[in-house]
Amino acid sequence: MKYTGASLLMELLKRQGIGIVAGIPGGANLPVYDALGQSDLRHILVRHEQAGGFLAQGIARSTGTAAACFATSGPGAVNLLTAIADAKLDSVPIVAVTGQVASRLIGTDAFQEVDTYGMSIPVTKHNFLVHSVSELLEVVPEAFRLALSGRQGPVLIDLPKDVQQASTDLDSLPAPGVADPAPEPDGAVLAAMARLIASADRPLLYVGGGVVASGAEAEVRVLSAACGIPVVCTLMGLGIMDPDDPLHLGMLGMHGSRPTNLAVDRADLLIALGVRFDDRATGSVAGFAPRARVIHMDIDEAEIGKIRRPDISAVCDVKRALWRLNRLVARSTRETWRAEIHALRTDHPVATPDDPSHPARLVDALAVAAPENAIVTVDVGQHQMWAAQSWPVRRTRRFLTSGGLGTMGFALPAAMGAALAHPHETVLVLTGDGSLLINIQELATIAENDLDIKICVFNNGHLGLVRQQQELFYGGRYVASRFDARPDFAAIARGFGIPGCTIRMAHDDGALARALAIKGPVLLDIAVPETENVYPMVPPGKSNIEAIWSHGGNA
Ligand SMILES: Cc1ncc(C[n+]2csc(CCOP(=O)(O)OP(=O)(O)O)c2C)c(N)n1
Repeated sequence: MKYTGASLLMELLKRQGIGIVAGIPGGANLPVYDALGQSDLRHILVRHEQAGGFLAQGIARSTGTAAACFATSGPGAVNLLTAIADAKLDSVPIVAVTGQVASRLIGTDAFQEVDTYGMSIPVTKHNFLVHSVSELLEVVPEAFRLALSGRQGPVLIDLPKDVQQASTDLDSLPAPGVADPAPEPDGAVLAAMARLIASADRPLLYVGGGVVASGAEAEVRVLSAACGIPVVCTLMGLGIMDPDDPLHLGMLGMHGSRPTNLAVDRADLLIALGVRFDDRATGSVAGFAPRARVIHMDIDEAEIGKIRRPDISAVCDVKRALWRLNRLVARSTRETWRAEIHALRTDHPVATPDDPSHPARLVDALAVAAPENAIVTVDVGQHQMWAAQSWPVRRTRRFLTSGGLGTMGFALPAAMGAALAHPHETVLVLTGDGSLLINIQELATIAENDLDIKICVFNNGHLGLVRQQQELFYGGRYVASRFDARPDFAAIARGFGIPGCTIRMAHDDGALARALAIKGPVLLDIAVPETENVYPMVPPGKSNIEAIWSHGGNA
């Protein structure tokens, strides 16, 4: 059968299970778009390439499968890099295909030529510059294999225009790329871990995105219940434990609650699963879990001992390892440790501000008004942390956030991917008036595709998290954190063809429920207090137990 490079790419993507591709066409990838038009892949024309990358992430994060996006050469490829870097830090499997100038022009400063290959090396898991059509037969399955194997991540394929246009005759096509099997954990190591757990008085599970990637949520819950082990999670690990489980202590670290961070401080054994001891989770490393021995399981060998040297470790698939470990551990209720945790919780109750206009209460009100199990995407800033602290995340892959890179502008396009992958579910965007503006052009994509996305803007007229840091750590010198121009977001939404409402009384959840009941996309511009802070907050360089717990200090 006859193929061009471009039509072969479409066929190979289809065989990888790709049904939707997001992107923007341009001179250097027009052959790809020509072939796309003749394929049955669905294309979503985003309005900025970064949004195409985040849309792909929204699919990948909400489904656990790899997703794809396209960009043209030069500015298109460069616009995509932020979303690729974001996928790298949160280990999200996406495959980006960029157009490149024709092979004979590479290195001549041709129109819209940049060294996409070189620029993407540090932010991808792997990247390819394709030299011939026949190479595509290897490169595409290999790109998906790499994106999905071990620690997942983004892979980039740079495709010169002449390769897209060249033709070839093929009798057969290669098998799709699939994830390599993960290394099997060593039985003796698992037995040693079980012994260490049995001997611990104050063990604590510390779980993160790697547990979600391996689908080990049930195994974590079983281990926690069987051995009476409380669980703390990272931002990427929200949803692993049911928020109502008494053994669930919630998010640790910079904005973790006091009992949570105190439990880590007292633990004598930390069972770290699919986590990387990120600085937002640990605070000062020297002060992190200072009394604890450490078990560390991760699929990425490079993470073992990178920040904290473990006493026992395994490079393995967490699900498989826990499944086996759960057959070795001694059951225990750990009454004393649980009583101690209970006392921590009663001595240091999480300060829930009663003020109904407090943004955390708005998160509660939205959670009540939204259908249970709605998919939520959150942007970056104070609203993100209030959401992480208060949204009842009952399942993983339902709370999508840019954890590692912390990229403002993530939420809106990621929600588009989640909505496309889950057309029968409600998708909510929780964003700030700063973050929304970064990818606001995607309202056009949402309107064009009638995506059922409810956009809730926590409007405080500020880059709130920056303002907060200037208040707490820069002597109240507020530089470039207040918006003097206040756009009318509801009117802007209407300008894009999306219903928009301005809600001044956030605590009137009747208004929220009515607005969320509007069919199709809607934008709610909700006023929140302008100078509210997220607490607790660990000051830079301090350990987690030195957090500022509430307004006015450490009372
Ligand atoms: C692309 C990008 N630029 C800058 C920052 C630094 N930053 C982190 S939070 C924040 C403020 C976010 O403001 P907003 O979206 O209004 O949310 P709020 O904190 O007010 O809830 C900024 C500027 C970032 N995270 N991402």
